[in-house]
Amino acid sequence: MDRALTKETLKKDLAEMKSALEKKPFEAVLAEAQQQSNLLKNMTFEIAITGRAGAGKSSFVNALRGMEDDEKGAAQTGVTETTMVPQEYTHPTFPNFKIWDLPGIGTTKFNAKEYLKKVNFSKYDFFIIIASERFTEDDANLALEIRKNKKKFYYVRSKVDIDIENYRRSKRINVEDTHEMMLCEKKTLDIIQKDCYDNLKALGESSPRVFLISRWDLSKYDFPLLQETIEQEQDEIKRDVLTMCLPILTKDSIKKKKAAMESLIWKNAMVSCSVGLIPLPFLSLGCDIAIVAVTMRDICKVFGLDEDSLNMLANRVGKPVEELKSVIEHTPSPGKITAEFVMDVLKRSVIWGAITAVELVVGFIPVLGSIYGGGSSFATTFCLLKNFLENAVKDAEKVLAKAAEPKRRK
Ligand SMILES: Nc1nc2c(ncn2[C@@H]2O[C@H](COP(=O)(O)OP(=O)(O)O)[C@@H](O)[C@H]2O)c(=O)[nH]1
Ligand SMILES: [Mg+2]
Repeated sequence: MDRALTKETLKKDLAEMKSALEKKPFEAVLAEAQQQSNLLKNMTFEIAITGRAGAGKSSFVNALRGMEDDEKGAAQTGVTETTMVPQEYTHPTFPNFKIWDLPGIGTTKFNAKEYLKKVNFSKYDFFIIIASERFTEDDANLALEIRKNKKKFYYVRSKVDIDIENYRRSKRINVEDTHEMMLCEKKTLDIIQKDCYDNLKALGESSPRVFLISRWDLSKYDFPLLQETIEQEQDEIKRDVLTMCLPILTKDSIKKKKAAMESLIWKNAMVSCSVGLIPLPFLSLGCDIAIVAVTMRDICKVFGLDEDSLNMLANRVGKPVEELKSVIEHTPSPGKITAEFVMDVLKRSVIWGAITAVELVVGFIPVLGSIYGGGSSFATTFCLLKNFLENAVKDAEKVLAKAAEPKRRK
């Protein structure tokens, strides 16, 4: 195990588990862990995107899926939807994560109540109402109706890059002048924010909250805040799913994904060591290899280290995928994570550090000692997954840095 196992790091890693076990009996924690294990397969997430034709709905759908508009399977942009039914788009790597491109309410003959019924509103986790200029009465009525139905919605004002550019031109600001450009950007955003606020107030919203975004640069403007706000307003489990599925835009998204995966790891390690134990020949150690493999594959996908995600990122930044792959040091592609692979890593980790790990883990959470063959199964599995995660995080950071190196297409 190439990660230094110290009492301090393990204590930190297992704090959430320890606290869960202090609050509830072991069986209850295990039952919850079982329920949440394989989260990405068992949990669904459905987001509805609505707004007038041309507002930027389909572009936003693609952005959330980490896709370019011209990619195979991307939502078509720049075309007016003629169909009146919601279009379903699944996340390229997480099929249970769905984004629905809804017909704009203004383009239907329905009022807000009828519209919500037509689009089958109860299945969505939340709504995003997009406008590229001002919000309309239809938008505000829709929001009111969504609120009445106890669902959440977020107003998003798209295309702020165009506004900034227009303002810059009108003031004849030189793009090279970074200070002036910064002021120009801030001024434009303030104007839009105020305009949206007044606009929605006039339509009856008491304290409107609007997020300003550009599809062309999601790491800028209010997109990170939008993501943060949406996550905060989900229950804990859904929040983790959202964090796992959304694209990596900044180092901060990697950090958040890491925290979500840490929470999943102890649960999966617990489940893996408690069901249908198959003793492994090389130690009195048992764990469910399949669960361990699934968790590892999920880690790869969550950090965008699988083939599909890397190809999409390469396309997005206009670089050969090989260039991005060249910085990945530790993480194998999910296809390579077989039972044999897991067994092999397990064997190696047993030699390297399991004994220390068992002592540390059991010392910290004594109840584990009495349950899993003296804690060895849990300790080994947990440390193995945690080590895999740490490495995936390092690789993801390197890929992000590589992708951000100059030679951007846009
Ligand atoms: N500059 C800029 N253009 C955008 C943005 N979002 C969408 N667009 C463009 O606006 C047009 C309409 O977008 P689309 O997503 O098809 O809108 P929809 O009709 O609401 O689905 C397309 O040409 C997009 O490329 C944005 O944030 N900035
Ligand atoms: Mg569209």
